Amino acid sequence: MEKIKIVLDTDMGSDCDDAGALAVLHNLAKIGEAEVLAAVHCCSEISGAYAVKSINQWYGGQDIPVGRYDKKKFLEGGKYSKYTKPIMEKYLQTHAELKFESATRVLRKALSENDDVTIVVIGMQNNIAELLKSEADDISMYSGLELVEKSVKKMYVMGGNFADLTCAEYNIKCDIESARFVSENFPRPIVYCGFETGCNIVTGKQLKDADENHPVRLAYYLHGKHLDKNQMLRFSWDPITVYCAVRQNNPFYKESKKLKIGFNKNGCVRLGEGGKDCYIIQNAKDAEITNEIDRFLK
Ligand SMILES: [Ca+2]
Repeated sequence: MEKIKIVLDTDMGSDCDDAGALAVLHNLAKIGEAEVLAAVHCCSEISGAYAVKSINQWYGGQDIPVGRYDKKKFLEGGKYSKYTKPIMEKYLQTHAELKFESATRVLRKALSENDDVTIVVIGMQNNIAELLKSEADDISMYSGLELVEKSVKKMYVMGGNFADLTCAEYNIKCDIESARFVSENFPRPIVYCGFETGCNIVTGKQLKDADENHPVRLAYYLHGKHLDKNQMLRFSWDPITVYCAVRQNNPFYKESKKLKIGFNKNGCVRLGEGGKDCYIIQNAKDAEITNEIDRFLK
C-alpha cells in the first residue's frame, strides 16, 4: 500500500477536533498508511504549537518538526488557548521550553526534502499563503510556489460550505484574504472538505476511557463543547479531512467533478467550470462514517 506523505497545518486550540484529527493521522501512520513529515500551527497562540508537539510525542512522533505562525498577531489567547494552554503547562512540567521554527521555514524544508507530498489544512490558510509568497532562501533555491509545483501532489482543505453557498464557513471566514489568495494561486489540485461533511458525524467516544494524561483526551475534555458532558464527543470536520487525505479512495466519500473553486469577499464558496479542484460528497450513512472515524480516534 502506498504510504501517503503528509504535512499537517492546524489551528489547534479553536476547536478540539484538530487534536482528534492529529490522533487519526498518527493511528493511520502506525498501521503504515501515512508518514507525518511535519506539522505547523497557523495561529500566533504559542500553546497551540506545544499541544501539537505534545500529541506527536504521545504517539512516538517527538522528532516530527513543528512550526508556528510568527507573523502578525492572529487568533491568540482566550478561547484559542482554552485547552492548549493546560497541555503546554503539563508539557513544561517535564520538558524544557521549546523554540519553534517559523511555519514557513518548516513547510519549505519539508517540501525541499520530499516529493509527492499531500498537505492537509485543518485551520486557516495564512501559512499556505505565506509559503506561496516565500522566496528562495538558505533552505532552497526555489520559491514557495516552485516548491509546491515540484513537491506537492495535492492539498486537502477543511473549509467552505458547499451545501449553502450563502454561508461562510469558519476557517475561511477567519482569514478570507488568505483563502482567496490560495484558491487563486495554489498550482496543484485542492480537495475541499466542507462544513457539511463533519456536522452530522459525532466522534470521540473512545477517549472517555483513555489514559488521563492522554493529551487528546484532555483536549476533548477541556474544550468543553462536547455534546454530552460525560461523553467526549465532538463534530468531526478535521478528523474526516485527515482521513480522506490519507485514504484518498475510500467508500465513505466521493469527489465532486473538477471545478474552479474560490471564495467571494464574504468568504462564501464560488463554483466555476473548468478548474482543477473538487469537494467531497458524503457517500455512506452517518453511523458508518462515525464508526470508521472512531476506530482511529483514540
Ligand atoms: Ca481546525
